[in-house]
Amino acid sequence: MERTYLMVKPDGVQRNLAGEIISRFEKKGFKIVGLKMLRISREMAEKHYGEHAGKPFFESLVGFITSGPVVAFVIEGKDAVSAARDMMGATNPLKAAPGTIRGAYGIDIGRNIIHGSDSLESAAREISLFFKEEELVEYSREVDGWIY
Ligand code: RTP
Ligand code: MG
Repeated sequence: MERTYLMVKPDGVQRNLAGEIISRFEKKGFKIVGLKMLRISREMAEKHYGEHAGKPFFESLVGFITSGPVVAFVIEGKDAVSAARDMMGATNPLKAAPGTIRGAYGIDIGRNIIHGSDSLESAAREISLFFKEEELVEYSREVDGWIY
């Protein structure tokens, strides 16, 4: 089973979309194994988005992600990394398919509501950046046996 790191960005929190977004992953069948609200520091933001350092949008990206609280969560399940990216939709919400989270709720590429790890390696790195080991919970659900 894979785990991936997801985060309702400050625009999603401000627009009261956190519950709706978490709910989509619950309804899909993924197991939430970590969940918290936090305000990201500049240092954490620069680490998290380190791959984009030096790009023209980097400063506004860091400014935006530190502008207000985010809701960080970790889901677990089959193909969680790529399935979550599919559920999020394309980076530019205007290009994202209508049924996806970004396609349903966004217009602006700089305010695209949700972050999701783009690979297994990114997921491992981002989960450990935002969650301590003891903040991740292992448990079984009734449905675990037949959901797959
Ligand atoms: P994220 O990391 O936030 O989940 O988004 P992503 O993988 O879909 O896109 P990525 O390429 O990692 O870019 C990170 C965030 O930077 C902003 N961005 N702006 N051309 C632009 O103006 C531009 N390109 C990227 C987006 O907000 C994107 O989510
Ligand atoms: Mg990315």
